Parts: sequence; C-alpha cells; structure tokens
Amino acid sequence: MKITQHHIDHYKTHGYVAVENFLTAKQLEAIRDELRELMPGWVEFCDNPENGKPPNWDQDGYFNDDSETKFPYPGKILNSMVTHPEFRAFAKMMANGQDVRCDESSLSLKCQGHPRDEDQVMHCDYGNHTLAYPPDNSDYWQTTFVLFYTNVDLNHAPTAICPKTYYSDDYILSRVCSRADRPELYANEIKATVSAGSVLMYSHRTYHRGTKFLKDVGRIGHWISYSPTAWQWLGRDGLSKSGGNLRGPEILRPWMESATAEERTAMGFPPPGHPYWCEETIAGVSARYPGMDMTPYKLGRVRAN
Ligand SMILES: O=C(O)CCC(=O)C(=O)O
Ligand SMILES: [Fe+2]
Repeated sequence: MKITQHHIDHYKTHGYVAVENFLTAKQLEAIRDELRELMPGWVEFCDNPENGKPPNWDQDGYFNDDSETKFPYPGKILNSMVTHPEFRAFAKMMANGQDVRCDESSLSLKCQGHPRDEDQVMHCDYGNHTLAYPPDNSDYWQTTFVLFYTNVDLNHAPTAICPKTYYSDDYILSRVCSRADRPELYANEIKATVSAGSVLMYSHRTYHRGTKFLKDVGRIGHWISYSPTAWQWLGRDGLSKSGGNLRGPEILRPWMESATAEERTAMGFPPPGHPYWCEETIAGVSARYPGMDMTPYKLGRVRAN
C-alpha cells in the first residue's frame, strides 16, 4: 500500500495530500509508452522542451467528451490506473464506507501558451461534479486523484492548494473565491510540486487552483474522481455515451470485455449479486459484449437466490 495512515491523517486535516512515487518506475514507464502512442510528442516535450512542442499542442481535448483524453483508453495500463484498488479503497473510506464509483477520468496535457495555461481563481471542483452542494457530511464526500506522469516543479504550473484549516470555520464553501475577496486563501496556498509517478488527492470541499507555466515547458496529469454511488446528483461523466449507438464509434467494448467484474463496478456497471441480474439481463449483456465472462453475474445470482 502506497497510501499510508500518515497520508490519510494529512488528508483529513488539510483536505489534500500528495503521495510521492505512488507508481513504480516500471508502471510509470509503461504508462508513458501508452501516452507516447496516444498523444504523440507530449511525453517527449515535457521531458525535454528542446524536443519542440507536440503537433496540435494548442488544441485542448480536456472538455471534449469524445476526445482521447477520456476513459476508456486504447491500452491497458492507463485504464488500470482509473480503477486502481487504492483509489477505490481511499474514496470509499472518505465516503464513510459507502460504495463508490469513478465519475471522471480525464488526461490533462498542457504547456505554456496552451488554452488552459491560466492563473485560475481559487475554487472547489463541485461545480461540475454535483448538481447540488457538497455538505460537511462524509456520506456525500467525493475525492479527486491526480496522477502526474511528468515532473512538476515550480515552472510546470503546479496545482496550488489552500489547506482546509484556513476555511474550516466557513459556514458554506463558495465555488470560486476571488483574490480580492479572500486574499488569505491565496497567501496560504501550497504549490503541489511532485515528481512523475506521484499522486495528488483532494476533496471537493478543498480550495485549489491551476497556476501558470513560468517557462516554455509542459505537464501531463490524469484527473480521476470518485463519488458515492448512492446519490444520483453526484458525478461528472457517464460511461454509456462511449458505448456507441447508431451514430458515433463504440470505444467501450474492448475495455468492458477485458476488465474484471470489480473494475466494471468501479465504473458504474451493475455489480455481481445485484437484483438487476436475471436470465434476460445476463443474456442481453452477453450478446452486447460477447467477450465478457458472465460467470461473476451468474454466480452472484445463485448466491442471491
Ligand atoms: O490543472 C491544474 O493544476 C488544476 C486545474 C483545476 O483545478 C480545474 O480546472 O478545476
Ligand atoms: Fe479544480
């Protein structure tokens, strides 16, 4: 386990924590190989700006649901980061032990001059992760994990975070806080400088912001969010849209067929043993995903009966 009690305590007190070297060197290299295929030129540029900016470096796919920045990815290892057992366990612990599911996986690739090279205002991420408001009640807590696949020092637009202790007495948290209104949040921010392979974790009740690049360099981060499954107003992305319909490509099937039942559940699929599973649904899902091993759903039915 890379996430230790020390990290858990820090997260609970401050609303965030960075876990250095969360990935092994081997995992990191495998991910970077996938990224080299998926987004040609980005790893090379981020590692060494003398290699020049990647093709279409100024195009931003982060907010485009159909772009290659979104789950599922063509390879195996990036997908396995999204359903990482430590992320699931941590998010579940923060949500008071409830079941959780992943509701966002977005690769964030940016560099100096990029449309998202910006000095953001302090904010909480709940604007696009809940229709309502994140109360100070852990039944509703959502967690964001940011894996960095390239080094982030002060020049690489580190995410700035204001520890929770500076606003724990606030009655409600605003989505955004301007520098003029809350100078102390900015004065006490901490820049999350980390080495490639580290993960930054923050809650949706944690003020943070993106900062500007100070040099002509780039950064690759992977934003992965988890929410309790019980509340329908939580969550950012639904996966069904990647399943293809009469129009648009089907990019979901290879992942659906190769994932474990646990990984599928983490992405919002009905878990084994759920009342959803009956003869008809097992046959229908199996027809849709011929390569899926239906055993866990069949066995779950037997156990539930
Ligand atoms: O890119 C970053 O470091 C932070 C971005 C961010 O917080 C946001 O866009 O909500
Ligand atoms: Fe944010």
